[in-house]
Amino acid sequence: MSAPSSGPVSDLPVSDLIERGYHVLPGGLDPAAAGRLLARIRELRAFGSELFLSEEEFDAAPQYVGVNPAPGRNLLERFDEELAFVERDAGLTAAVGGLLGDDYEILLKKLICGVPASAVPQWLKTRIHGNPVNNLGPYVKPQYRDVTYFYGIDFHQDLIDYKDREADFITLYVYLHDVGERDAPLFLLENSHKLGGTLFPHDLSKDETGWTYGDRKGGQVHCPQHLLVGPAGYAAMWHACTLHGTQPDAADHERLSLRYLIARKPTRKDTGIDAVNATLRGPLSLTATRNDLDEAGAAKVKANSVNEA
Ligand SMILES: O=C(O)CCC(=O)C(=O)O
Repeated sequence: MSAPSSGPVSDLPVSDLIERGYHVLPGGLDPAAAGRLLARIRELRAFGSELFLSEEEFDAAPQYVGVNPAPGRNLLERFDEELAFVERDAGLTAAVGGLLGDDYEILLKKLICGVPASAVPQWLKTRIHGNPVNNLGPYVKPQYRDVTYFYGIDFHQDLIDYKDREADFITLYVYLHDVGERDAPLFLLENSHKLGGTLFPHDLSKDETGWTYGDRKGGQVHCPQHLLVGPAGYAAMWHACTLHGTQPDAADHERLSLRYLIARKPTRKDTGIDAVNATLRGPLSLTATRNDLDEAGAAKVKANSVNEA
């Protein structure tokens, strides 16, 4: 993926990331191409209760790490051609190039499924109730771990997975079908990137106008809540310190999205993201990003802000 030199150039992604922490691609991506990819995915996978291990199977050998897509185990690896509607879209590549430089690199791309309540077994719902991060990978049969499955995740920064790494990357999310309020849309907290990296779970309290977010060092920012809802091909990108999350999928069908992490080259320090980072009032990297897990990787904290949103 590299930016075609003919793409439209715009400063809007950079100013949006500075001001709000996210940018929605005007006009989105080709909805028909999103639909074609979705149809191919549905030929390969059903997203019902057959995804899951039984409680006995899970308890026989609980595994909390290595349960997400990885090279060689990633459903999207077979769809290079179908992903051209994202990776070669002139508007998108210009926006990403404006933020990260034309020689940006894709760190990761994967399919995310927001699993509908109807597909999650009752034993599992009971176990994970109130957990901040309900990535269902540990409970999914090994052959299906080429997709990431969520049943909601509390407000977090994507820096959470990158201890000691500078916030030199963005997340790009693409909806493969229409996503409304009941389809587990992403909730984004505007301005939250301004405090830089902070430890998960985050210090958040809700009022009528949004959220008050603190860095536990005296810094505070007010964050209006923005829901990412839109048609097939809807595409949004955000800073690695922008808080976002999802509630459990209340619809009776899954939500399927593409998630890309895209970085600037380590040798470059002159890109849009560097201009954004220069405006932040907190650290650009963290030596510890979360304290909600025990040593095996299981949840040891029961707390969830996004479910109050
Ligand atoms: O798609 C979801 O439900 C949540 C995904 C998310 O927040 C993430 O991957 O960082």
